[in-house]
Amino acid sequence: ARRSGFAGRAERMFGLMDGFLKNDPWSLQKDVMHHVEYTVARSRFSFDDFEAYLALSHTIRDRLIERWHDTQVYFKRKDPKRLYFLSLEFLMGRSLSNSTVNLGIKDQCADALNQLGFEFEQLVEQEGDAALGNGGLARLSACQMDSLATLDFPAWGYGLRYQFGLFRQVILDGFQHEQPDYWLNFGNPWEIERIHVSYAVKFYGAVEEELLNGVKRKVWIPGETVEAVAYDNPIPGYGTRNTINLRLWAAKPSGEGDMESYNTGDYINAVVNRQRAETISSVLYPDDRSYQGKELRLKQQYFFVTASTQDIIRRYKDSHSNFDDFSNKVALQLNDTHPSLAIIEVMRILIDEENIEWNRAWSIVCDSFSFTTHTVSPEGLEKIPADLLGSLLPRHLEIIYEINFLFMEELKKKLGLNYSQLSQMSIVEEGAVKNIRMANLSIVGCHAVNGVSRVHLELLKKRVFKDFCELWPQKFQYKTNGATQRRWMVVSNPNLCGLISKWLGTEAWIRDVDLLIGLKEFASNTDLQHEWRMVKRVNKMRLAEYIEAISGVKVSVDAMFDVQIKRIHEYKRQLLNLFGIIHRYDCIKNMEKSGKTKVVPRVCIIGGKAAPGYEIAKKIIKLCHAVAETINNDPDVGDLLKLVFIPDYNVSVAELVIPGSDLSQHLSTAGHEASGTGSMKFLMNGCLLLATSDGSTIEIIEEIGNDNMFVFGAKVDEVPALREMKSSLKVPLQFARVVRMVRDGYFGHKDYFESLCKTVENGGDFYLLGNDFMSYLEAQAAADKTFVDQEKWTRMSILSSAGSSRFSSDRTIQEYAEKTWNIEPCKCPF
Ligand code: T68
Repeated sequence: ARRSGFAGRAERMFGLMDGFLKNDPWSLQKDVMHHVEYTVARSRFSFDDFEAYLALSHTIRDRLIERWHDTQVYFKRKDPKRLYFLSLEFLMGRSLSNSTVNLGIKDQCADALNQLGFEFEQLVEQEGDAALGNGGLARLSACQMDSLATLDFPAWGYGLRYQFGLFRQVILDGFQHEQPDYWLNFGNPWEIERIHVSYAVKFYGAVEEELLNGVKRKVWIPGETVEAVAYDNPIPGYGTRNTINLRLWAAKPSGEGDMESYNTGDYINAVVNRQRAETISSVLYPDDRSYQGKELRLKQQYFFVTASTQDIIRRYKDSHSNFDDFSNKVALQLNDTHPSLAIIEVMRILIDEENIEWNRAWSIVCDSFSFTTHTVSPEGLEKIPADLLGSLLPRHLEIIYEINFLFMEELKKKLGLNYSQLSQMSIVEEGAVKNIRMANLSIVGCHAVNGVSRVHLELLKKRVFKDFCELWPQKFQYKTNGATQRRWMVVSNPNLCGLISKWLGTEAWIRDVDLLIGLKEFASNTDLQHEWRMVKRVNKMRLAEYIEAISGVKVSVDAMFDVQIKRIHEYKRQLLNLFGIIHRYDCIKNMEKSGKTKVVPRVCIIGGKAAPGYEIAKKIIKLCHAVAETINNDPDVGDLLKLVFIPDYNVSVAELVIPGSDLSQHLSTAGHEASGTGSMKFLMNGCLLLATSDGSTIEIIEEIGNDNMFVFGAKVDEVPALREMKSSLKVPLQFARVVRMVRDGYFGHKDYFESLCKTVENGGDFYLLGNDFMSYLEAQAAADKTFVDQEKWTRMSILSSAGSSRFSSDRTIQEYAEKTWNIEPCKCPF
C-alpha cells in the first residue's frame, strides 16, 4: 500500500510539473515579471535596473536548477568515476551573461528584456564580481569548471564561500588602499543555500587511546566544534544539458555541544563567542606568495578540507558498502598545496572511523589523490609550523609523522643513508622551528604531480623537486594551462565571435575549438581584414569610454592600445614597462617637430592589485600614477603617448579590456612564470603579444611562430648565468638614464621611490630589468613598425586567434581526464 501511495504521489507531482521551463521571449518575460513581484517583491509597475537584473537572474537560476537536478540524478544513476576538484580559490566573476550564453538563451533574454524596456547589457553591468581568489590560480579553476561542465565530465568543485572576497583596490592620490569586498550585501541569486547539508568541523583538543572490542584505537577529543554549511553554485556547460556543481562552504556556529557556557550565566558572552565561528570563512587571504604560518589560514584550510571530504565520502557510501572501489570511483584533485590536508583527513577517516588497516588506507589515498603545483620558486612552497598544526589538529600531526616515518624507511632502503637527501625530501623540516612541508606531503600522498606548462615541469625537475623527480619520474607530468573560449571570446567579445562564425560557416568552434585554425586560410583576405579591424575599433571605443569615465583621460582610438593587466609582482616586471614608457616619453620630449610625425601614438594601460603587505609592488603602482600625471599633462606629448592605470582590476574589467587591446605585455623574467594564462585570453581575441620566452608563452611561440609576436629578453636557461655575472655587466645608458629620472625626482616623490630604484641598481636587479632593457625596446620598436602596416598587423592578429586553440581549457581538461583522473564523460540525455 505504501508503494502504490508513493507511486501515486510521484505521478501527481509529475502531473503538477508543467514540462521544462520554456525559453521563448514570452515565457522568459512572464518569469521575469513573476520574480519582480514575488522574489524581489517590487511592484511590476516600478522597478529599476538592479531589480530587473535580480529578477532576470532568478529566471536563469530556475533553469539552472532544473538542469542541475537532472544532471545529478543522472550521475547518481550511472555512478561513474567522479572528479572532485578542491581549490581554496575560484575567481568566477559575473554569472548572468555567462549563464545565458551557456544555456543558449542570450538572444531570447535580450529580446525579452527589450520588450520590457530594459537593455540586457545594462543589466549585466549591475552584477558584482564573485572574486573568491587572487589571480591566475583562481581564474584557472573557474575556466576549468566551465570546461568540465561543457565536456560532460562528472565533476564537482569544492571551495570556500568567503564573506569578503579579494579586497577592492581604491586609488587615492596614486596610492593603493584596500577596502573590504562586500559582495554578498545585496544578496547572491547564483547560489543555493543548503541548510540541511552541513558537517561538524572539529579543532584543538587531544588524542586519547580507547579499547574497542579488544583493539586499541586512537580517538580525537576535540576542543571546539563549528558547522560547515553548503552553498551550491550551478555551473552550466555550453551546448549540453549537463550542469555541474561548485559547492562552497560557509562557517556557522555549531548547534551541538558546549551548552556548559550557557549555564555559567554569561548568556550574552556565550552567544557572542559562538558567533565567532563565522570568522573562519570570513575573508580570503590576499596572496603574497610567501607562506605566513597564520592560525586562521590553517583553520580555513582544514575547515574546507574536512567539510569537502566528509561530503565526498558520504556520497560514496550512499551507493557503496565498502571502500574497495573508492579509487575507481573517486578522483581527488588538489589545486596547489592549499587543500593538501585532505590527504591526511581521508587517511584519518579511513583508519580511525572506518577501521581500515593502515597500508590499505594509504594505497586508497595515493590512488585517489593528484596534485597540481602553480609555483616555480622554493619560497612559494607552503610550510606549516608543526606546533601550530599539532595544537589545532593533534591527530593529524600524528598521522603526518607516521607517514613520514614510513616514507623515510622506504627511502633509506632505496637510496641508502644519504642524510642530506633524506632531509631534503622529508615531510618534516627540522630546524629552529619544526615545519611540515605541504608540497612534500602532496608529492608523497598523490599518484600524479602536474606542472602547468612544459618549461614549468622542466624547472621542477631541475630545481624545486629534483630529488622527487629522480625517485618517481613517472609521477611528474605537465598539463599546459588553458582558458575557456566561452567566457573569454563568446561572452566578452560577441562581435568578434559573430565574425569568426560567419567566416568559418559554423558556431561549432565554441565547443570544438580546434576548428579555429580554419581562420588561417583567410588571414590575408582583405574583406575579413576590414571586418576584423571594424570589430576591434568598436571594442576600443567601448574601452576608451570606460577609461574616460574612470580617469578623465581622453584617448584616441587611432592610437595603439598597449595593455599590461595582472597582479603586481616584481617578477612580472611592470617596472620594466614603466621604464620603457619613461624612455618613450623622454625620446618624444627630445624630438624635433618633424620627428614627432613618425611616432606611433600609444595608449599604455596598466592594471593590477598589489598584495597589501607588498611594499615594492605598491610603490610600482604609485610610480605608474606619478609618471601618468606628468605625461598626460605634457602639451609636448599630446596624443602621442598616454598612460592610464585601471583601478580595481578584476575578471569583469578584463572582459572589457582584453577585446579592446591591440598589444599585450607579458614580461616575467624567464623562469619565473609557471605558466601565465592572461596571454592566452589576449591571443584568442587577436591581440598581439609582446612577451618574454617564459611559461606557456614558449608554447604560444611554437604554435603561432616567432614572427607573429614580439619576443624579447633572456631565455630560461640563460638567466642563472646572467645572475651570476650581473654585478660585472654594464648597464645600458638608456636604462641608467630612466632610472636616474625616477631617482632624481623627475616624477616627484624622490624619497619614496628611492627603495624602488635600489631594486634595480648596483648589481641588485634580481629580475634582470637592466639586462633585458635594450631587447625590450627593440621589441617595442618592432611593434610600432608593424602597427603602421595595418595589413600586416591584422594578418598577425587573425593568425593569433587562429592559432589559439591549444590554449583552450577544454584541451587541458581533456588531458587531465585521460592521463591523470581517468574519468569519462557522462552526458545527461534529456
Ligand atoms: C599562478 N599562481 C602562477 N598563485 O603564477 C601562473 N599563490 O604562472 C599560473 O598561470 C597560474 O597560477 C595558474 O596555473 C597563482 O596564481 C596564487 O594565486 C596563490 C594564492 C595563494 C597562495 C599562493
